[in-house]
Amino acid sequence: MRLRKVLIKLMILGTVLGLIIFGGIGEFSKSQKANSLGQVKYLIGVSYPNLNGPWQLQMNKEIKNEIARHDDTRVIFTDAAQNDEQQVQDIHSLMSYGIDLLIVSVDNASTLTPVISEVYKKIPVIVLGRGVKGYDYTLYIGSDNQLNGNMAAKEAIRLLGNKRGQIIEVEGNKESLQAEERSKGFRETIQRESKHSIIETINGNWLKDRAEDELKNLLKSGVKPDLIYAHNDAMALGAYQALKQLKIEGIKIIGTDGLNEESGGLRLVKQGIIDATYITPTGGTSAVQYAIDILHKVPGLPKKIILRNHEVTKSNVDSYLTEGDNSSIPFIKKKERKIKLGFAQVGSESEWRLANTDSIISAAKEAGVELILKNADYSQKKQMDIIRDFIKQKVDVIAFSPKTEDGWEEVLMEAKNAGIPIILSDREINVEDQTMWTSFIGSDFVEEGRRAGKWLVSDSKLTTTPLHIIEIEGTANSAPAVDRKQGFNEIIQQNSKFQLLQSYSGDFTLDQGKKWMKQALKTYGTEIDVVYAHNDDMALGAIKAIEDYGLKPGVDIKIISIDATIKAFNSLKLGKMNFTVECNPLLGPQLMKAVKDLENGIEIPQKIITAEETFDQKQSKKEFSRRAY
Ligand code: GYE
Repeated sequence: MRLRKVLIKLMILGTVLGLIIFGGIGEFSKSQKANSLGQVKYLIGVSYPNLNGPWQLQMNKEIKNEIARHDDTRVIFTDAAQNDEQQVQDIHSLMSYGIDLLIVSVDNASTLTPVISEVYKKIPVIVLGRGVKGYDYTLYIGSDNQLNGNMAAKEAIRLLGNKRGQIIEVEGNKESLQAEERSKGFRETIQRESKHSIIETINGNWLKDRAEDELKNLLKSGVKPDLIYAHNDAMALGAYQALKQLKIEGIKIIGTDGLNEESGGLRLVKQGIIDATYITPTGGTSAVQYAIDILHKVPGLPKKIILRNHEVTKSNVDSYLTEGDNSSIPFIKKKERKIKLGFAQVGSESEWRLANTDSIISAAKEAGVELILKNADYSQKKQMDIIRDFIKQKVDVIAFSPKTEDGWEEVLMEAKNAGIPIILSDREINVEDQTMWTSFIGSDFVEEGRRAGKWLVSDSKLTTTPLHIIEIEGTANSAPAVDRKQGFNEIIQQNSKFQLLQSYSGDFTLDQGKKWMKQALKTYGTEIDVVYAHNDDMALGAIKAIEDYGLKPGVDIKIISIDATIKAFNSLKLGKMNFTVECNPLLGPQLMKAVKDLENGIEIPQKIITAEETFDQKQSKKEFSRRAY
């Protein structure tokens, strides 16, 4: 059946081939002839907004090289040549060829998001490098562009020193999220951390010539910058040429992309044409690898892969230019013995945590990783002692689930000096130097909070009277507590009928949830309409307190929670809980994959974000029997 479907696809393709003049399609037909058609099982469509920039060409090269390793898979490329409407049409055309999976990179998130959402209802979609709005895709692979802008701003501040500098920002395509996010990160940091000002912003549309012309016009009108920040290296080069032609000297230039090729960012830094760039991986290779996994229905694949950007200046450019030497990427030297992973678990505070610990133990066994797992009993001090002990024992990798976001600099510096890579498991930290840790594996907590808020908005659509909310937060200053609060607030603040009566800090335990709910009922009694708890255990504690008080949880007071553990499912079934947002604790397999990659010298992503769902009472019934934790 499958073979026949593919053959039909290929025949259709052959007949319409002439209609679309995209380079890649030609290639498809060539390779199609060279290979036996019988082998072709999967057809991947790749839609680019444009293939005119070096970074996009690099992405294309990676995709082609990687796809060539899979005999049973073919790819069709389309290039919309910077025309958004054309890209919408391209995606429709790809769908009509019967592609099995779409890889798409977009310039204009607003125009492309609806069509990509439509495609996602039918086949898997990988969004690559440039984002869409919302979460209607299978997997996103790209950089943290805001962090990229933020790093560029820090470098700008270093370069400008004490004087009050004047900065010109050269933006990429106005509508692209990538440009918007880089700009946001850059601006926020400049404003927060310096006295410099961004005097002008010009739109270079990612293109060297456009940036050069626009900047020339601006400079001719008498504007005098001290530094130019361009959203990519091509535009940074355009800026350099504009300055050169007008014989203006001494202006610092920062770009982004860091390609190692003629006129690529690395060479521009080496030649002193620009002062800094950020190696921004395209993700082309990983996109194909994940596409293959998705097509083979590999379970437990992540939702988002955030690739690490590397800062390159004169002082470290040589290490990146030397082939094969990527000294900033920590990796473990291959050893004869099994690789040793030290895991400092934060505690046993919740059902989630117990499932998480089990997942790590069983995944290590399966992967053949020697695991030393120690439990910090929910004490940050103890967690640090455990990490120090791991350093002393010279383990190969350290992973831990940081109790709170702050206070980790010293101990992580010790690990860094000992050359031991750090993986953050499920909670992030707040440190200036992002190279203190290698990778984060876990959830998008802000989004979890948003989802909780969105359910409340839709559930109370018809209510016009005020809704009084009690929030029971997780551990103060822990990443899940900070972010879940932020995401939820973001949504409920949009309507004044949602009134937060009080937030309590509940440490993620059932006892604390119960204690604070008892307190809340004592203070506010029947005024309370909704409880938003940052995890299931606290929600379950709150449910007990409400019952003790003589009210019906789930009916008199709505209960919204996060984690989606089996106990929460039970509560949903009994009608005592109303909604839970999934937070996946089964991080063991992803963690072991990262450890293995480090061992093999493969750079691991900066962040691996898990895929998650949400469950109301009705949806939980369907899922109940399949629940793994
Ligand atoms: O949601 C909560 C646990 O850090 C994601 O910590 C984890 C959170 C989880 O105690 O139940």
